[in-house]
Amino acid sequence: MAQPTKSAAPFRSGFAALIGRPNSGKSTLLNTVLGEELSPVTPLPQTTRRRIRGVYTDRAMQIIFSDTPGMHWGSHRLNRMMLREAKDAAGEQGVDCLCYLVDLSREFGKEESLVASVVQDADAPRLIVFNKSDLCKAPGLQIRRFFSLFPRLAGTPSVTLSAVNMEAKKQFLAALEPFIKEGPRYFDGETLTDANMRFFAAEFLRKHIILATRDEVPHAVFVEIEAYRELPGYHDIRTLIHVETTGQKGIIIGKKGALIARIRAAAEKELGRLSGCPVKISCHIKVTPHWRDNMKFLNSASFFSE
Ligand SMILES: Nc1nc2c(ncn2[C@@H]2O[C@H](COP(=O)(O)OP(=O)(O)OP(=O)(O)O)[C@@H](O)[C@H]2O)c(=O)[nH]1
Ligand SMILES: [Mg+2]
Repeated sequence: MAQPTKSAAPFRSGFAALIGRPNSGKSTLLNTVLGEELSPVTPLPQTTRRRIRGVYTDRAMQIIFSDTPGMHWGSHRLNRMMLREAKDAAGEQGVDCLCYLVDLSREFGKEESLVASVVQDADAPRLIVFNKSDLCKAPGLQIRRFFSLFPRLAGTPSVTLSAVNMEAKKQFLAALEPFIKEGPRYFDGETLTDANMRFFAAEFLRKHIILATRDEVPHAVFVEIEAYRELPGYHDIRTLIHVETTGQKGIIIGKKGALIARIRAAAEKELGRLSGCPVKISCHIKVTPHWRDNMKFLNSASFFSE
């Protein structure tokens, strides 16, 4: 229900979807706006695999953000599902602002053309967010290059920022303001997300696996939550970590179990902060060959919402 504010101006609300190439800074920007690491961030592309909603509320407005997987082509069914997830978010009815994050620090290649074409064809109002300006020597030049490559996007409103900088919150919200019209308060002011702790447990444990390993290992990991129990004094989480080969299993376990112990401790700390309660995680690692191409596995793991 819409709550009238004390000032004469009516409350405003809206939905914004964040899309872009992998690693363009979508999750970082969402976290900066919310002041909380809600969506896991790592230096590795393809960190976000599932859509996550983050809710920003102040006295005058509420914006419900959807952070999406980075758009890319990949050889696995998983990659195609991730691409579809991001395209669905871009084409969803009711999006008040489609925020297209462009990484100014990298060359615009084929991947950028893929995202640009989705944005060009989208019905929703659009905002281009030129990100990582701190890593770009000549942002103005790079932006001109972007518009010369994608002339159909010329004239689209844009903002240039650096998502790792706190100033980005003010800049981004100011750029979003014209898109957010009078509307209800969909969530109370305390709500940051509609995702549950099972989701966070899986995503943050995977984040710490990504940070602790490299090469193909992070992409081959799927974290399944077998049980999440809220016990007196602590949360007990039983997880099954799927990998594709015995080699990957050995890497994650590490010498005498040292690496998995470190991963578990880091995830417990982070989930404790998010849940406001101590967390204990147990991990079992299972080799599930080719899970990224196994539709039965992907569907049974309720990977995506549909
Ligand atoms: N220097 C700098 N680094 C940034 C900026 N924005 C994001 N990063 C870094 O870029 C990397 C990727 O950021 P993410 O937020 O995970 O990117 P993403 O678009 O969500 O990536 P996917 O989930 O893989 O699609 C991380 O190491 C961030 O710290 C920025 O403005 N400046
Ligand atoms: Mg992300």
